[in-house]
Amino acid sequence: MSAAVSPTTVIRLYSGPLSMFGMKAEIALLEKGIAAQVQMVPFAMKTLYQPKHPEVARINPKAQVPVLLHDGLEIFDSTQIFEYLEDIAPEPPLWPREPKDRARARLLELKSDEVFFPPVIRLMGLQQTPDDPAAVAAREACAGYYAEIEAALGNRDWLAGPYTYADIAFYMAQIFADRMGAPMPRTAPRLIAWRARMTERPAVARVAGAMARYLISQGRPVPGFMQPFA
Ligand SMILES: N[C@@H](CCC(=O)N[C@@H](CS)C(=O)NCC(=O)O)C(=O)O
Repeated sequence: MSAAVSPTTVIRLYSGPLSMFGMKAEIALLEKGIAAQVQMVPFAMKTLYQPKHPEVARINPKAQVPVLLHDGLEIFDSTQIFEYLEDIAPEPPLWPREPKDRARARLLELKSDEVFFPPVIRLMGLQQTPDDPAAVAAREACAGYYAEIEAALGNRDWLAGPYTYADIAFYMAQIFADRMGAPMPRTAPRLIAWRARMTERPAVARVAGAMARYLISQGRPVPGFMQPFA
């Protein structure tokens, strides 16, 4: 548990019912055993995040979730939130201890958000035109990344050695890739087994389960591996 977090100072996290980045932070809080008030900002499939939640707009110049408030501190960005949680609640560690392993894990977490996910964002705008060369290229980029991570995973259970924030980030990103037509291929059996291990973690199941139920409430399809939550 998180002995470093005073029980008198409650953490508030602003997230969204379909926010990949917000859910990264939600999973991390649960993995750390940190009690927090998680508040969902207004979100709808048609209007997305408009109107912006006033606290999110005030704190984050990009007006994006997640935003975290704790005892006078106001921060945003899922990776910044990971770093803060690690500082206030070092146990259980979610970064490796050894510096080079830690650096590799941080790089993997960054690559998940900034290398793997941008083609997924492009696919979001190309759902009606899946044969568009830009959509084909985006799916190819995802496939290339899956192949790279499959090869790097080897016989390890987790992406960076121990279970880390890198696993949380890639799990969330691949949910959206699956939803946008770039699922993990059968040619990546180690990754598929990794995803099953992730899905079994109570913290992951709780957050991904809420997302699955939200998708169903909106009449949207749920990825096959999330069906047990539905
Ligand atoms: N790099 C940021 C990305 C945050 C982000 O893109 N948040 C999305 C929701 S998943 C958002 O609030 N989008 C609303 C907008 O951009 O207007 C992070 O890691 O937190």
